[in-house]
Amino acid sequence: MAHLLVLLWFLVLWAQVVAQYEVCDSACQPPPANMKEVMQIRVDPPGITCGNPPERFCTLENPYLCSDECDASSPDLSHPPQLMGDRERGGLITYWQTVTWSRYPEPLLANISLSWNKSLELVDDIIVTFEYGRPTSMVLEKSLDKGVSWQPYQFYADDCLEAFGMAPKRVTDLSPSNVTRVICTEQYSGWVGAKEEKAVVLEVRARLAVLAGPKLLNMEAVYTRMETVRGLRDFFSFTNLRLRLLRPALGGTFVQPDNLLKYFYAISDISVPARCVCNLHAEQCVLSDATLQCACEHNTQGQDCERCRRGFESQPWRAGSYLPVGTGSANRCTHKHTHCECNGHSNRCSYIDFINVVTCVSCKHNTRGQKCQHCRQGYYRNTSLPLEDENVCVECECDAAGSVSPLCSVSGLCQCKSGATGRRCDSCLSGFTWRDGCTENVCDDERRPCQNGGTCVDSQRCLCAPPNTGLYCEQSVCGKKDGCLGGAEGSAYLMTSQLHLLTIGLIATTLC
Ligand SMILES: [Ca+2]
Repeated sequence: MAHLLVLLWFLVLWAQVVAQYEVCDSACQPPPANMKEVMQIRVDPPGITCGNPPERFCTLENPYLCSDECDASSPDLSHPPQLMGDRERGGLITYWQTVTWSRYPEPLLANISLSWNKSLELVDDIIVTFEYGRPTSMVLEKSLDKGVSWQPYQFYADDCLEAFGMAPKRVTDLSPSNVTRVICTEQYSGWVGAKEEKAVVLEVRARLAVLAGPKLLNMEAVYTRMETVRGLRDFFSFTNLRLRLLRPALGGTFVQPDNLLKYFYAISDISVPARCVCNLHAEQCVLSDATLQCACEHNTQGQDCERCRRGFESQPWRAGSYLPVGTGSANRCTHKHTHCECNGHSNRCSYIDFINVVTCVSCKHNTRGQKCQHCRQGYYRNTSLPLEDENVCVECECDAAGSVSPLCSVSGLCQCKSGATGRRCDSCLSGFTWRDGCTENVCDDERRPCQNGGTCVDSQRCLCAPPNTGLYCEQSVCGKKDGCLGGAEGSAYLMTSQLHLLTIGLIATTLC
């Protein structure tokens, strides 16, 4: 029951922690699992497993009742290695067991190699459960490179100084600055009775608690340090594990050579709570051809999502980040932009993470837009040229005097002021004359001719032949000596000034 409660507590705790990074919109990672379900077990040296030939053994607590038997040919009496990783049902404990120490004083050595051949990251304590007593000394080792090289993870002995020349330590002695130190602990090796204490532990939670506090409330501190302290992630990572059993349980006394049938190793369970390392680029890890494989997202690939997919190498690959705490950063791989994708006007692009868009930057040749597919303001598209042509964007060149604005329409038409015309607004409509822009004509030959033989000068004024005067030479300045009719002058001036051309013919005939 206590075990179940502890397990539940783990699950709740880790559900809370994991929930922050469970979907791949940003940084994400697969849920933890008990990796014993998928580990490959190998034991060395050959013949170390008991039962071939059949062998009798006794226990440290019943040393003179040597009636138990190990027989590899009998399903009920055999103890093969896979019983360290099986699921036990109905309270029946199953375990791997070695031969007894009949070759004493030669040491009784056994190696157990656990292979996943996939980068994993511990999320909780490794617990190795020994039946019939825990070893007097052993080493837990790990490999980060699928078994090519090995390094110690933790030393275990009832006397660390004697067994390994190391001063004994506990994880609680560590501080944030040396939390990844490899220690020798005497906590799991002393004789307390085979049934009292069965577990040998690699303490992961206690190490995290050094950083995050005893209840792991400050996971922010852990994630921040995971990002900044390179060795911290590595410490909890491995591809393979190895147990080197160096000296069996002795029952709290010296080896008794007269009864060697009570010395052996027996392991019923190896619990490895871990998750696949996917560099924060996957939320699932799947078994494919008996090998664990991250289901990579963020345009990554590889067993650990450790590189960019082909065609998505516009920037170097990066692992996702736990920061900012809560969502993390995806650091996804982005499209490798060829010339064509910026239409030949840029060879640089950038990825805007929060809207998931790749955009060309520094578009040349007067282009702009996500793919340099538009013309800059003040330029228009020459539709007779392909989009990739360097001269595809033509300057509007709107005439400053004839145009409202220096910008033109997509087809290149400038917006003209009154009287101006042409694509660039650099010529004038009929009835207008260019004078730093188009000004309306006062007189011209077609619509506003000068009257009475007057000539139009620069479309601006009529040069009248005497005695005519007025804007269009429509009036006559009459004196008595000229013989014009008197008395009508005033009204004639008045009329012409008000009625203009419509009345010019009438005036001319009546007055002169
Ligand atoms: Ca078992």
